[in-house]
Amino acid sequence: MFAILKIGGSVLCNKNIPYSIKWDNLERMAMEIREAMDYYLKREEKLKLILIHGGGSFGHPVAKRYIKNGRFENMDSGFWEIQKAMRRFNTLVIDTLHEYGVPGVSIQPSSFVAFRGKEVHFDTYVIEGMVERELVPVIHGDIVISNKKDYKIFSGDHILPYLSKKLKPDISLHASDVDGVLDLEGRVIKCINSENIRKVVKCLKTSEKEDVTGGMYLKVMEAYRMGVKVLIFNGNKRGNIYRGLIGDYSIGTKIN
Ligand code: IP8
Repeated sequence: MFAILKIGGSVLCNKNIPYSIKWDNLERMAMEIREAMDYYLKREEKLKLILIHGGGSFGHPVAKRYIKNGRFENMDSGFWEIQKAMRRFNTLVIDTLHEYGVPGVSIQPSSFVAFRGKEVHFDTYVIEGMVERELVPVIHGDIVISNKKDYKIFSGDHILPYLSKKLKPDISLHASDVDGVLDLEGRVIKCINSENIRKVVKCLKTSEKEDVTGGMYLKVMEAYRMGVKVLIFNGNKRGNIYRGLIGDYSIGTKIN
């Protein structure tokens, strides 16, 4: 089984308090990944996994300080400040994975990813090699350079569809802080496809919280436009990460 799992920053952090970790959720995530690996081992199979995490209360508050009227400024310090905040978060995630015997290894996009116009330059050779060696690359949303000496936030919500399209996992999982994509009555939409996408778009709003990236709208549209199969579910609920990793698609919204 080859899975790509994105854990939203709001599952792992308290977004109202800079640099705060929800330790119970982080530990539970690591434990459920371990349990899913053991589930496959018992069946003489392997779980190959790439983990992606968002900016949470690390990247977002720092990035916000450097964005004025939609543009980055003072990036001589902003670039490394955002990179440093994300490195701190990534280290805490990876250290916790190691405590549960999950072989996480750090991948920091700001060091090698760039936008050339709308195209993203993102070489995945090393990531693929790590997965083949049964390591778990842990990639995070980050600041990256873009053309005309500018910068962009490279969100976990961009990374998930990009890697899914390129590496073709069996499942792409999006552990967010809601039960899935909700309709206007607050019910979970079980499946999004070409037949209902127009209706669904009306239910989607961009994030109103502290994020500098686009909330549920970005999650759904990026996945849909790239033709990637994604399951969006609530990562705060005990057992969901495990269930998603062992292929239980009943826990949220599936985008086809
Ligand atoms: O939370 C944003 O990643 P996201 C990363 O996945 C930064 O959108 C640096 C704010």
